[in-house]
Amino acid sequence: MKFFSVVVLLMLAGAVYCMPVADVTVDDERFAESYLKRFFNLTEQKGPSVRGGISPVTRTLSDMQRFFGLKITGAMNNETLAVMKKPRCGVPDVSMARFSTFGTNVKWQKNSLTYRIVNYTPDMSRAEVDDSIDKALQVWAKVTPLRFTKIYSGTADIMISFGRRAHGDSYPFDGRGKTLAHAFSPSSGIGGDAHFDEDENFTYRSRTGTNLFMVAAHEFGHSLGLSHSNDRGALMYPVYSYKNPDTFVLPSDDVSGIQSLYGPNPDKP
Ligand SMILES: [Ca+2]
Ligand SMILES: [Ca+2]
Ligand SMILES: [Zn+2]
Ligand SMILES: [Zn+2]
Repeated sequence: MKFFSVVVLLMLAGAVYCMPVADVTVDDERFAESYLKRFFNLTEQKGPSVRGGISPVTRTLSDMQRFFGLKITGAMNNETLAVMKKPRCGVPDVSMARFSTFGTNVKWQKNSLTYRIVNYTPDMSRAEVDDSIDKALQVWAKVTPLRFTKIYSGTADIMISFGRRAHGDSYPFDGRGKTLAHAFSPSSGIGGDAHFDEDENFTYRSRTGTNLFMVAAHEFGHSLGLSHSNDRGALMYPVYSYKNPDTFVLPSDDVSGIQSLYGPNPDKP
């Protein structure tokens, strides 16, 4: 059995990278491959798939390095691996058919949207969750004609919930760290909904743990139709970073993104 698993690992390593870099482990390579499948549309390799001498993994890894502004080598290295291991949003960075409900350029055909907080995280008080969610929606309302109304029963456009691991859709969460949340682009049903990984430690007015306001503001960008930005300073950058919720101002990249869908706030020209 031991022999068998060694053979399998060697085959995997050979199929994936053939890398001479000693400090990237086989586990890291496997993790990297699943990351590329998940976020950059790396498809399963069946049979000889090398086209023009460039393998799908090399090509997809180059896409990933380009997106994150890393040195484009098409090969795994520690700098690339470190970015892959950062806590981030679960929505893919390139659009792909199998994620048709995630991050396309669709928009709501109305400016009045409802939202409902279906359940609460035990990490924070209910009032803190309510305030974080409300502030996160207002980030987008401030610069658009969009208005959000909270409802307490029935189906809202934006259903907000906390769940761990498999939580009722096809995109299970992954325990503490890595994926923090995901949200679906505008449509009926699951469209617009935002899910938060309960295995994170969500916090309020704090840079420790995972700040719920920051994650929610990002996810609601997806709920409204935005996909990821490769602008490091943008709220829609896929990797989590903390900014003080009380002084947060929506970066210009996100303002132009959302206004290209809905136009500016008519009350604040
Ligand atoms: Ca919905
Ligand atoms: Ca997680
Ligand atoms: Zn995202
Ligand atoms: Zn989900």
